[in-house]
Amino acid sequence: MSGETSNACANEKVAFITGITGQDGSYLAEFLIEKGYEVHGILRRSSSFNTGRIQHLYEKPACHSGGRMHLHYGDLTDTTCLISIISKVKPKEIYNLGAQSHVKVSFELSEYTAQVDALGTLRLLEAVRVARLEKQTKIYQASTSELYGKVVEIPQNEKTPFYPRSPYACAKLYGFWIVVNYREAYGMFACNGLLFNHESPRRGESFVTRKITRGVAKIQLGLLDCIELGNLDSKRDWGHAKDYVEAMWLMLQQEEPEDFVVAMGEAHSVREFVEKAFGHVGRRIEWRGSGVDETGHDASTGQLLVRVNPKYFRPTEVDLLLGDASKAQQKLGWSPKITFDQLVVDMVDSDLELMKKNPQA
Ligand code: NDP
Ligand code: GDR
Repeated sequence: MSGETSNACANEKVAFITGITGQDGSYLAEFLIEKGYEVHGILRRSSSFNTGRIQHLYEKPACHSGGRMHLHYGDLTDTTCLISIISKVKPKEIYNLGAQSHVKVSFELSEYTAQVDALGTLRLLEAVRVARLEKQTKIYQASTSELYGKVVEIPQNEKTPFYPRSPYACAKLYGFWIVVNYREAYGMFACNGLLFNHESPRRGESFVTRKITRGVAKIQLGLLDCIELGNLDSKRDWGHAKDYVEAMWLMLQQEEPEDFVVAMGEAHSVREFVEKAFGHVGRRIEWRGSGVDETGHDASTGQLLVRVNPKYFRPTEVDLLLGDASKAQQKLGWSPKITFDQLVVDMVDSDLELMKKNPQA
C-alpha cells in the first residue's frame, strides 16, 4: 500500500485507474505498465485482502519498488479522496472502471449502485475540474452494452437507442450522459466505451461464465454435484477481457474524444456456454424438461450436471446483446485476438488448475 506522490510531471505517462482490483483493472494495469506507464489505482478498504488480481504486479519489484504501481485508499463515494488523489497524481489518463458491476445485485442494492456507478462518475469528473486538469487529462468511462437492455435493434451500435433494464443499467446511463455532457460543456477529453460482456479466468465468481467454468472444474474433480443457474436462454456477445482493455487505451490515444462499441459481433446463449464448457472436458450435455424444470445431464451416464433455479432470475432480463464494433475496428484499428471458443477453454483450464491446487477455492 502506498500513498506515495508521483514524481512524474503531467506530460509523462501517468494513469489513474478506479477499479484496479477488478477483472478489467488488473489487465489494464498490466497492459499500461508494459507500455511504460506509472499506474495509480484506488483500493477500497475491506476486512480481508482484495488485491488478489494485482498481487503479482504489486510483488514485482519492477512494478512496485521501481515506482510503476501505486495504490491509494479511496472510494467513488468519497469526493474528498478523489480530489486529493487526482490533484496529487495529476494523471494524464483516467480510466473509470470502479463500479458495483453486478446486474442482479443492483436490484437489491439499487441506491448504492447509483451512488457508485452514476454519482461516482460525476464525482470523478468534478475532481478533475477542481484539480484544474480538464484540459490535460483524458478520461475513459466504463459504459456498457447493458444500456441497450430491451432489444430495440440488432446488432447494437453507437447509434442504437438505449433502454436500460436494471438499476445498474440506469446508473450507467447517467454515467454515459454525464461524460457526454462534460465533454460538450467543458471541452474535456472524455470517452465512453460501450463494452459488451468480456470475461477471463479473473472474472468474478458470481458472473455466469465463471460460475459455469468453476462448476465444470469442481464437478470434474468430484467437488460438486451440479451447477444451479438462472435463465439459460439469454444471449450475450462474449469476448476476452485482455482484448477489451486494449480498446480502452486506444480510445484515449485518439485526437478527438468519441464513444465506441467494443464487441465480438457474435451472440451465444448461456445454454451454449454450458455445452462448450462441459464439451471441453469431454462431456456432452443432454437437456431434459423445459423452463424452471429444465435440467442438463451427461449424455453418456445420465448424471445430473445442471439445474435451473429461479432464484437466479432477474425481475427484468436483457434477452439478447449483439454488438457491431465496426467503428472501433475502423477508427481505432481494434480487433479481438481471442475467439469465443478460446475464451471458454482458457477459463475452464484455468479453473481446473486452480481447483487442483486449492479445492476450497
Ligand atoms: P469488477 O466487478 O471485476 O470490478 C469492479 C471494480 O470496482 C473493483 O475493483 C471494485 O473494488 C471496484 N469498486 C466497487 N465499488 C467501488 C467503489 N464504491 N469505489 C471504488 N471502487 C469500487 O468489474 P469488471 O472489471 O468486470 O468491470 C470494470 C468496469 O467495466 C465496471 O465499471 C463494469 O460495470 C464495466 N463493464 C464491465 C463489463 C464486463 O463484461 N466485464 C462490460 C461493460 C462494462 P473491489 O475489488 O474492492 O470490489
Ligand atoms: P450481465 O452478466 O448481467 O450480462 O452483466 P452475468 O454474467 O451476470 O449474466 C449474463 C446472463 O446470464 C444469465 N444467467 C445468470 N447470471 C448469473 N450471474 N448467475 C447465474 O446463475 C445465471 N444464470 C443465467 C443472466 O440472467 C444474464 O442474462 C455483465 C457485467 O459485467 C456488467 O457489469 C456489464 O456491464 C455487462 O456484463 C455487459
